[in-house]
Amino acid sequence: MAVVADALPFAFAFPPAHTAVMMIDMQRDFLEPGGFGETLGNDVGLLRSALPGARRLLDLAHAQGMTVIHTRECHRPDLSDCPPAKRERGEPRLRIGDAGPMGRVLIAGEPGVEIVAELPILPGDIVIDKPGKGAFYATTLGDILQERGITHLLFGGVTTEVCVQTTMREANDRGFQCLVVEDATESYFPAFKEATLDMMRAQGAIVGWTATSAQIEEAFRA
Ligand code: C5J
Repeated sequence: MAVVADALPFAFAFPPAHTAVMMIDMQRDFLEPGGFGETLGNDVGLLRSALPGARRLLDLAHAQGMTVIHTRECHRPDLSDCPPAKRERGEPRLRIGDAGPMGRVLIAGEPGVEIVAELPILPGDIVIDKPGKGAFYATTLGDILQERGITHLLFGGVTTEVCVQTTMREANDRGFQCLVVEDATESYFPAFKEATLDMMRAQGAIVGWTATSAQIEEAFRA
């Protein structure tokens, strides 16, 4: 067992062989100009501060031989898995499926859907394309975790209060012990990130724990 002694709200113990890193939606469409995040009016540069922590978390997981799962929010080219309510909401400059500088926005196979170059996908990593905010909805994630005997999840990715939080809540309801790595996740809204971390660990870790990537590293060293 590895133990993150200083995790909040109290120590988090996890068995590395039964723990997966869930790196949520670190894709160009959210982190780079011209993608989905920017079309919604966000300053996408804000998300880049999560890259060093996310890389550290992935490097630790790879060094330990842990299961690593990258997710990508995207839709089929014919948009058959994109509810009109999602596509038509708001006044974005480009809607899901429209042609943009990184290809069609949030469409599987387009350049914008790729994971950013700073977080290379290694052989053996699993990549899950998901049409929803939560990674369990309409994917095989649950089956994959069960087949691998995964009981604990370490989360990074973007954005903290949307796809990371939704997936962590889905996982918590399915009985997984979840921790979100504070410096491996980011939001376009700094206050939303802090509020999300607070609400996850409140009430005795009602959704799960939080810790830094340095604290995870320390747990492996100890
Ligand atoms: C959003 C996500 N924010 N990956 N998606 O729409 O958090």
